Amino acid sequence: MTTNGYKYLTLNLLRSIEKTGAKWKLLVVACDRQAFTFFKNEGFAVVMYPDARITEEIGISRWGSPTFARYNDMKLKLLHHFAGAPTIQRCVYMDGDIVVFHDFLPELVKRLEAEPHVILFQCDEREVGDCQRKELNGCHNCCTGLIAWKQGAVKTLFDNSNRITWSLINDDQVWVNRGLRDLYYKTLPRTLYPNGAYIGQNLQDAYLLHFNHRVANSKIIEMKRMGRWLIPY
Ligand SMILES: [Mn+2]
Ligand SMILES: [Zn+2]
Repeated sequence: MTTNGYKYLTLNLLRSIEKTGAKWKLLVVACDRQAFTFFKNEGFAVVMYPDARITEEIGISRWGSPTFARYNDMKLKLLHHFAGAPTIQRCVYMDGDIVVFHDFLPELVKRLEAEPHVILFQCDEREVGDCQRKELNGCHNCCTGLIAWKQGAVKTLFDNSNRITWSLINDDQVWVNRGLRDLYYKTLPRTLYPNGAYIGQNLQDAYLLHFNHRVANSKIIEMKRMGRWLIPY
């Protein structure tokens, strides 16, 4: 899922996937018309979000801003749509601020096939090494920037059609973590699927890196510093 303000991050993600030689393609969901035109012209598989508008947005919307809340809402709606579509047997959702190093899909598919009822998330705990949150049935800090599931596992987790409850939360990750209680889910090993806490750390086992826990343009600065900015913009 992307917007005009986020398009270069998403393009960089797509280029990083191409670079691995992976045989699959990531589908871009454009949440405004400019982003749709941009990815169409770049030659990528792109669909437009149903009520996508023309945006005035030029920069990356800040975490917690009103536009950011609107994109959180759109993100849950599209996840809910994909989770309920019978033609989609397996789905992997990726944020645009991820860079892929190696093709992770065979590894992820193996996990989904071994435990088809389990929803997989990136772990969002900020420490480095094994996740220390072992209480109850494991880690409860699921990141909604990287999610994988098999048809049927998700049920109504992403359904935020209750406008009153949603307006009190306005954050897709908080929403999802609240809704996980009655579902089967796991977080992925942190060294294979590291979050932003691993920026500047040992990444030798990593399939990818999610540049979260960084604001807007500092993500790009970090990617450039690490030699992971693959586009000329
Ligand atoms: Mn992210
Ligand atoms: Zn964890």
